[in-house]
Amino acid sequence: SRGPASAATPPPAARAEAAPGTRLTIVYGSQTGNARRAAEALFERVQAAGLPARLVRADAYATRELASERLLYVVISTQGEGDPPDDAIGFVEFLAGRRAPKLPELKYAVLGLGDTSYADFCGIACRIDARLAELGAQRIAEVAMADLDIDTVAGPWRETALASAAELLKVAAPSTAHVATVTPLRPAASWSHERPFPAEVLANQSLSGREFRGTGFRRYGAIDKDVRHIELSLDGSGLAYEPGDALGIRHRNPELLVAAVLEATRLDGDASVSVGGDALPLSEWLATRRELSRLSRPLLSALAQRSGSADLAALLEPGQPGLAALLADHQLIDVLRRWPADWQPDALLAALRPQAQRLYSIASSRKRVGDEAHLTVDILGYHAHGHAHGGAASGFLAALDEGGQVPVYVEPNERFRVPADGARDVIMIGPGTGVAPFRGFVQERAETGASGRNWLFFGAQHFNTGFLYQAEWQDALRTGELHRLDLAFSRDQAEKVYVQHRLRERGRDLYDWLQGGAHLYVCGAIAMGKDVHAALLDIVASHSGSDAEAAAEYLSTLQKEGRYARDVY
Ligand code: 2AM
Repeated sequence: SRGPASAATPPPAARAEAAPGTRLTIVYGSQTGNARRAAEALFERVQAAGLPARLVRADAYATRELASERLLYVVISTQGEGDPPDDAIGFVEFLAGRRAPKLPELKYAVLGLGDTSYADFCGIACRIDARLAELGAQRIAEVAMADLDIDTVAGPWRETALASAAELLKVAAPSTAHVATVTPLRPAASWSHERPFPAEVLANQSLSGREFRGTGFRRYGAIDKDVRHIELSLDGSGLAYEPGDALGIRHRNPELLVAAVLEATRLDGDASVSVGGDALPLSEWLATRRELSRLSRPLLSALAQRSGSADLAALLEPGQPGLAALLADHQLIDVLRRWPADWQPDALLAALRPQAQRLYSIASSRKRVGDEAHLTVDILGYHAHGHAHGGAASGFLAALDEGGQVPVYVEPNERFRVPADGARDVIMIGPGTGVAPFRGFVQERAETGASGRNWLFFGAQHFNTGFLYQAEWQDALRTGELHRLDLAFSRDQAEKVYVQHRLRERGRDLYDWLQGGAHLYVCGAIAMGKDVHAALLDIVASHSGSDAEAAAEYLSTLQKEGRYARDVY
């Protein structure tokens, strides 16, 4: 029963909605959309089976309802070093905190998404799983942990979860309660990671004056900073995006990297290998279907076995501190070289992860550029362990010539959008390629005649080579599309200067803008996002005259209201 009226005659709304105890609740937390998709896939199956269920994004979940749930599935990713996705911060904090209720009547299961190239693999999912058990809930399946090849684990988990739900709800659910509260699903995207659209390259220019012309493969492994502005045509694709969305791309691993892997494993790239009914030359498998840059634990386990290295086997023992460092400092090719092993083509392909999606924040607004999407891409290159290293996807993008093609799709990011109300001010913090979405934001706000002000904080190592889109920003200041620009060039003087230093210097104004209803956005590296958050806490505390706890509450409220959004990677 819910409320006074329901005791006698339940109102129609209450009858249509299955009572909490008789339905499945699926809560998801997702940063890049993978966990959302996994949760949606389960929800669709559950609905098709006629089971009462609802699907709720973690930040929309009313945690006070937790105590009345009877069946809960949590699908959640773990970011990098063990953080929750932004939309699940509140949910995770609530569960971990003292206010979390005892849950003796709850049955639950957790699906984690993560990346075995990080030591705290699926840490958030594991901690939620352990915490729910601690609160007295009954685990109906071991926590499932999916690596980049999500479906390998998520697919079977979905079927088990569905079967358990059918079993449990069949008993609990009265037959009249089969109408669920439904979160509308987004229409299936036409182009996807599995079926990308071949976008034509319209331009590929260096923003840093360090271009290695048209030589992506030779470029691979070079160590100078090179940032590219890439314009792609979406003409004929029907692909739509909003500023804040990302473009997913499917890359080919650079030839030099494929060759290096073949050399280190002493395998023949021309040998035809058949996996799951597909027969391709080994070099082609490596170029298009497997992760060749980032290292993973399963690969290390296979390598330990095949190389017979006791050192490596010891590193993989649970609780070994050396593993995190190995994962952080080495790429696949480094360990293949360091521990020569007896590889067979199919064993190598089985040990490598399927090629994962690469997402780049879109740097344009369709209202200005029409059927195009612009990207701002850092071309990775560095020297380590006696060899040159480069980015797999960024190396591929660097090598694209005008007229060439890139397989793409759109990955929406609904949490990162210009304010619906154009009169709101926006504060954008985006050092390095983190500036990309803000180029789109400023274009969008100009094209829609938004009357609010735009304030950009940008940072780079050097003014000379790092001031991305310098001429455009200066034009925008002149034409009134941009109202304030604060810059932090970290290496142009003896002391490091970062965007958070500029934020602190401008703390008073920044706080006033926020008090006036401004929206705040942060895009760029995870470490920068954390340091900026710390600076914001100090700014809010000192300019509002409150303590640290109140400042945290202030920012957390902004986050919940969608006025403080982060896109960090
Ligand atoms: P650095 O490389 O000199 O340390 C874009 O990459 C800019 O972000 C660079 O100037 C870089 O400085 C800077 N940066 C690196 N770490 C940062 C952090 N934790 N917070 C803010 N900026 C950072």
